This record gives sequence, structure tokens and C-alpha cells, in this order.
Amino acid sequence: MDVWFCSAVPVFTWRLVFLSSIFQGYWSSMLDCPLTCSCSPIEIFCNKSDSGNFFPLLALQDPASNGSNNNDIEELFRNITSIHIENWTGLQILKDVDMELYTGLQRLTIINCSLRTIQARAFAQNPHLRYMRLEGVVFDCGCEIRWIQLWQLRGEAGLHTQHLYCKNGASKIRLRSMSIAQCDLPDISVAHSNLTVLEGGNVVLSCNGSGSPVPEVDWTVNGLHSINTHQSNVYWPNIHSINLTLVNVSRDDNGFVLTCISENVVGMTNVSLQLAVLFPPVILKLDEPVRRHHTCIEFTVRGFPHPTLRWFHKGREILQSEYIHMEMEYYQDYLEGCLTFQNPTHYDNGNYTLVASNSLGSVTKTVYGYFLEPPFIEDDAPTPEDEVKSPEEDSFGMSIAVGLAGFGCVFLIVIFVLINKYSRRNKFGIKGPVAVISGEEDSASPLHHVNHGIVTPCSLDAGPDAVVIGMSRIPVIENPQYFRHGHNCNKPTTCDPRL
Ligand SMILES: *[C@@H]1O[C@H](CO)[C@@H](O)[C@H](O)[C@H]1NC(C)=O
Ligand SMILES: *[C@@H]1O[C@H](CO)[C@@H](O)[C@H](O)[C@H]1NC(C)=O
Ligand SMILES: *[C@@H]1O[C@H](CO)[C@@H](O)[C@H](O)[C@H]1NC(C)=O
Ligand SMILES: *[C@@H]1O[C@H](CO)[C@@H](O)[C@H](O)[C@H]1NC(C)=O
Ligand SMILES: *[C@@H]1O[C@H](CO)[C@@H](O)[C@H](O)[C@H]1NC(C)=O
Ligand SMILES: *[C@@H]1O[C@H](CO)[C@@H](O)[C@H](O)[C@H]1NC(C)=O
Ligand SMILES: *[C@@H]1O[C@H](CO)[C@@H](O)[C@H](O)[C@H]1NC(C)=O
Ligand SMILES: *[C@@H]1O[C@H](CO)[C@@H](O)[C@H](O)[C@H]1NC(C)=O
Ligand SMILES: *[C@@H]1O[C@H](CO)[C@@H](O)[C@H](O)[C@H]1NC(C)=O
Ligand SMILES: *[C@@H]1O[C@H](CO)[C@@H](O)[C@H](O)[C@H]1NC(C)=O
Ligand SMILES: CC(=O)N[C@H]1CO[C@H](CO)[C@@H](O)[C@@H]1O
Repeated sequence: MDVWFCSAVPVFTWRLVFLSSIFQGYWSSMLDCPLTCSCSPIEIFCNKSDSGNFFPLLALQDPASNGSNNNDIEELFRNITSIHIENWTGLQILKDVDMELYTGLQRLTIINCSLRTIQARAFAQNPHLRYMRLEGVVFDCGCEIRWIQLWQLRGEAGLHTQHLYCKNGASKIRLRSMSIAQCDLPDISVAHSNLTVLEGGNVVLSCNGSGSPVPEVDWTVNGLHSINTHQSNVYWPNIHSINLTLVNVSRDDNGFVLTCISENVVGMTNVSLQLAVLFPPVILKLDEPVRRHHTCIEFTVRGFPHPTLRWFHKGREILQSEYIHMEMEYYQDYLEGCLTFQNPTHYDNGNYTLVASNSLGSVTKTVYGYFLEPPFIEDDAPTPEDEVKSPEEDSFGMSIAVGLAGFGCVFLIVIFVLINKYSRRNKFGIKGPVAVISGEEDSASPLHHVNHGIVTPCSLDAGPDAVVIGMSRIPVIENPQYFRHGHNCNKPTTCDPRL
């Protein structure tokens, strides 16, 4: 932003004199306050008569320091929230260039100046302006100030509480009662409401602005990806028409909001429509399973209309269950998510195929999912490879199993001893050694391993009076392989009740 042009005219005098102590540091090194004003970082207050015909602007002190300080200067101007001008007899017109630097302005007071008009859209860059006090101001009646009348009627910027006047030749009338022919807000009409178009297609969007004075019309296309051209035409007396042509419409414009603006000296109207661009699905990402809270095959699919997703494994469609299900979220025309597995086993290893389809097409992609090595089927002692699988879990599970088994065995021995000692009745007996129950029959089942209890390795084939109730199950040991570790206790040395 070029600050220098604003201060080009009568700035030199200010610069010489007014180096106020209000300014500190680089503030004073860059900008000066107008001579007849007093300034603070947030306010410009001018209550002394001045005959200059310009709006008070902070003056750039050292024009040579260009570019590098622009951000600081912008911030200096943005920090000004209040401007007060009084008795400035030369100030007749307020223009948008006067106001556009003060982007943070909230209050503007103009008293006893000879202001005759304020440009329409003068405050286009002052979105925070919420109070304007215009006292002792007599405008020139005319279409140019109709917008102020509309602001007053709408109660914008506090104008509805003020007495505003305009001068029509010799007579001074209330602004409220000013009546100007052919001076109204423009109307706008667009051929479409929302628009749906196939990717690669072409489309023409027609927008008419009408009114008196004849408005300017334009489409805002900032950020639009598709190639676009504008073509305008005026239909006398009062229609300005503009065609926006989009060529080879891009999928990146799906959801884009196009706005047509119609503007004349009285004000601006606009209308917006949303573009929907249809395109067949693409699978942007399909990753091998990763272990998080659950195990997840991550995917990103894009398409519009939003595609439906199906998964296949070993030639069969995967039906959602509590063990395998899909979680996903929509973001514009993207679908991102996970095919989630709960405690997958070697049984789940294999290719997973994602099929994404919408009305425009279908696409597939396959990823190999490797979860676990198949367990050993042989009944022998566990091999080291088996144990390498997940060391921490193994050792933890093993210590629990061994502990529980040991406890069970000791308990049994105690019971056995007690029984032998106190109950010599011959009907009571324990048949043979401890039964061994193999876990292998469970281990091949992929889905039934969650939370299934495992029968204690030391379960006792006891008679009806046996006291071992409660010992028959060891809770929640997930991996069937742990089970084998638990078998240690069936070795005669540790577990034989006859010991
Ligand atoms: C201008 O404002 C200052 C501070 O509010 C005040 O002291 C001074 O008297 C005013 N000058 C005039 C001419 O009103
Ligand atoms: C603008 O105001 C903010 C806070 O109100 C302050 O931190 C910043 O230093 C000011 N900038 C300048 C250039 O005065
Ligand atoms: C404004 O100017 C008029 C004459 O030009 C003067 O009488 C009046 O006191 C001034 N008011 C202020 C506040 O400076
Ligand atoms: C406006 O100026 C007139 C003279 O031109 C003066 O009498 C009046 O007091 C001024 N009003 C204000 C608010 O400065
Ligand atoms: C724009 O105005 C022309 C001329 O009156 C008319 O033919 C056309 O249908 C209008 N288009 C829209 C979108 O209103
Ligand atoms: C246009 O699309 C937007 C967003 O999808 C929706 O809110 C609006 O209601 C639609 N307008 C019409 C006229 O269909
Ligand atoms: C805009 O397009 C319509 C049809 O799509 C056409 O009738 C009209 O002449 C075009 N207007 C301009 C200004 O190109
Ligand atoms: C349309 O755009 C796509 C990319 O968005 C490009 O690959 C293709 O060549 C374009 N087609 C034409 C006819 O320009
Ligand atoms: C459209 O008009 C509304 C209300 O007047 C306004 O808030 C919005 O900023 C305008 N949009 C554009 C792109 O100018
Ligand atoms: C998985 O698919 C690949 C090709 O995509 C194929 O080479 C491989 O044999 C398949 N594996 C299985 C277990 O089906
Ligand atoms: C006169 C002056 O300082 N000119 C500088 C303006 O900024 C550019 C880059 O920011 C410098 O290269 C000029 O020397």
C-alpha cells in the first residue's frame, strides 16, 4: 500500500513542527500528526480550525523508507479507532481514498465542516465503523447522498438519531424527506440457483444487474480454478448483463461459491450460488494396516457425488461387524477413514480390495494386509520364534498364567493333603493325574478369541465333592499361545497332586 501519495500535498509544514512527545519510538520516526490535530496511537482529534481541503492523514515522515515498513504502517493506521474533525472549512468531499487506510476505524465525527458529500462506498474499507456523527453538515441534495439517506433510514452507524440536512438550491431540507427520481439500489437476477456440472464441462452463468443509475455488474472469481471469461452487455435503458463462462470445469471448484455483484452510486446488491462439480471416484490413498488403538487400513477417497465404499477379502465382501468395521469422515468431496480391525489374527492376513463407486464410475484398489504369523499347530514345546511375536505381552501373559497355575497347584496340593488327612472315607477319591486340556482347537478361530475364557491348565477332574469350584477358569488370556506356557504346571514336578 502506498502511503506516500496521501501525504504529498501540505505535509511538509506538519513535519517540521509537530514532533509531539505523544509519539514514542518508531511511531514518531515514521508518522506525524497533522498540525491542527492531536494524535494518540488510537485517535486523531482535530478541533482547531483548518482551511485545508483534505482529510487529516498521518503523514509519512521519511518517504525513503519504503516497502520494508509497510506492515508496521498498516498496523499504525489500523490501530486508529476514532477520528474527530471540527471546523475544517476546506473539507468538502470525503472520498474512499481518504478513509481506506483507517481499516480499524470505529467512530468518525465531523462537526462544522463544509462537507457537501460523502462518496458512496467511502467506507468500503472500514468494516468496523459503527458510529458516525455528522453535525452542522449540510449536504448537497442528490443521488450521490441517497446512500446516506438509506443508512439513516436503516439506522446504520447511529445516523437515525441525528438531524441531517441537505441543500437543494436555496432551500435546506431534512435528508429524510429528500426524494430523488431514478435513484435506487440495483436489482440483481441470476439465471441459476445452484449449479451442477460434470467435470470438464462448460457452463455459462448469466447475471443481470438492473436499476437506475445503471449498475456495474461483476462476478467474483478469486480462487476459481476453472478457466473463465466474462462478457458483458448493456440492455438499454437499465439492464447491465454479464455472462461468466467456465471452460473445462475443474473438480477443485466443487463447492465453490460464485457471487455476482451489482453496484451503483446508491449501493450494492449481490447474489451467490454454489457450484457442484460431478466426477468419478479416485482412491488417493490405501495404506497397509497400521496398529493404533485398533488396527487400521487407512484410506482417502475422493469423488462427487460421494462414493459408496465396499471392501472385499478373499473374494467375499466384508460385512461390518464388531471386529471389522469402517470409520470415515467427509471433508468436502473427500472421504477419509479407516477399515478397523479389532484384534486381527493370521486368519485376517491377505489382500483387501476397496471398491469405490458413484453414479459416474467405479474404482478399485488392493492392499495386502499382514497382521500375524500363523501359530504353530504342533503340540511340542513352544519354539523361540513363537515367543518372539510380542515379547512384552508374552512375558506378561506368561507370568500371569504361571502365577495362577502355580497358585492353583499349591491349592490343590493343600486340598489333597487335607483330604488325605481328614477324610479317609473310601468313596472319596481323585482319579488319576491332572487332566491336560489343549488350547489348539481354539487357536484357529479368527473371531472368537476376544475375551474367551481359557480353561485352567490344572483343572481337576474331581469327584462330586471336590472343593475346587472357582478354580476352573482363568480369566481373559487372549492369545491361545499363552495357553501352552501355562502347561508348565502339568509337569509332574510342579503339578502332580500326588506329590
Ligand atoms: C480541543 O480539545 C482539547 C482537548 O479536548 C481542548 O483542551 C481544547 O480546548 C479544544 N480546542 C478547541 C478550540 O476547542
Ligand atoms: C496496535 O495495537 C496493538 C494492541 O492494541 C499493539 O500491540 C500494537 O503495538 C499497536 N501497533 C502499533 C504500530 O502501534
Ligand atoms: C469554529 O470556527 C468558528 C469560526 O470559524 C469559531 O467561531 C468557533 O469557535 C470554532 N469552533 C471551534 C470548536 O474551534
Ligand atoms: C460551528 O460553527 C459556528 C460558526 O461557524 C459556531 O457558531 C458553532 O459554535 C460551531 N459549532 C461547533 C459545534 O463547533
Ligand atoms: C437479462 O436480461 C436480458 C434482457 O432483458 C434477458 O433476456 C435475460 O433473460 C436476463 N437474464 C437473467 C438471468 O435475468
Ligand atoms: C444452494 O446450495 C447451498 C449449499 O449446498 C444450500 O444451502 C442452498 O440452499 C442451495 N440453494 C438452492 C436454491 O438450492
Ligand atoms: C449470455 O448468454 C446468453 C445465453 O447463455 C446469451 O443469450 C446472451 O446473449 C449472453 N450475453 C452476453 C452479454 O454475452
Ligand atoms: C481440462 O483440464 C484437465 C485438468 O484439469 C486437463 O488435463 C485437460 O487437458 C483439460 N482439457 C482441455 C480440453 O483443456
Ligand atoms: C453480499 O452482500 C452481503 C450483505 O449485503 C455482504 O455482507 C457480503 O459481503 C456481500 N458479498 C460480497 C462478495 O460482496
Ligand atoms: C494379493 O494381490 C497381489 C497382486 O495385487 C498378488 O500378487 C498376491 O498373490 C495376492 N495375495 C494373496 C494372498 O491373494
Ligand atoms: C528508496 C528506497 O529505500 N528504496 C527501496 C525500496 O524497497 C526496495 C525493496 O524493499 C529496495 O530495494 C529499495 O532500495
